[in-house]
Amino acid sequence: MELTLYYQPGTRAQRVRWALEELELEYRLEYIDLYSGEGQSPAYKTIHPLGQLPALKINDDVMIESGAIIQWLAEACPDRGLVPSEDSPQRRAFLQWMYFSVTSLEWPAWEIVLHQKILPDKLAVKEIIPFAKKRLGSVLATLEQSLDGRDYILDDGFSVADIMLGYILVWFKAELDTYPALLSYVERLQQRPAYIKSTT
Ligand SMILES: N[C@@H](CCC(=O)N[C@@H](CS)C(=O)NCC(=O)O)C(=O)O
Repeated sequence: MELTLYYQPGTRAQRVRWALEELELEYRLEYIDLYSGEGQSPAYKTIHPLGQLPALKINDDVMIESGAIIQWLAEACPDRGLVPSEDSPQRRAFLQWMYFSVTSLEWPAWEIVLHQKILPDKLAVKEIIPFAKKRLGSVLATLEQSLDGRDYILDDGFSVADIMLGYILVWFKAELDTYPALLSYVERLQQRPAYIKSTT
């Protein structure tokens, strides 16, 4: 299987690189510079119709959506144990946290980052920030409770659901003082060699 990851450090493509490293798969990186507008180039839009990262080329086929990609990769390598099998009692929890990461967690997290740090003042809607922060607080409290007394979000240990959650939680590490289980979770994730490689 030939794998090419369209990539820029710090973007959601990091989730895919992290999973590829955890799974010890061989892959090639194709760097796309979103800041210079390369994502919206006609050439790249033949790869990803929205011009976003990540995209993963698998032989001659292309897959988009970081969550779907890393779940598919983990399922393609069942021996690595990064996804519970369909008949595992952990499967429901796995799906719950995969979807939670891209909806309940990522939505308020992204609104805060987008309107506080990324958009120019004339486009940012600052009024949304307090609401998003309040919602993020409830989400973090939920995760804090779920991670209390455990190393990873599933009973079976590290899975790609931790990659989905961890990628976002790192953005807020400096604000996790009042969430001790979450803070040590983020630190544990950041010590994994595959995570470290994915930040380069
Ligand atoms: N739901 C998508 C989101 C992809 C996404 O928003 N990627 C960002 C980089 S982190 C991007 O490419 N932004 C540029 C743009 O939207 O034009 C995923 O998880 O793959």
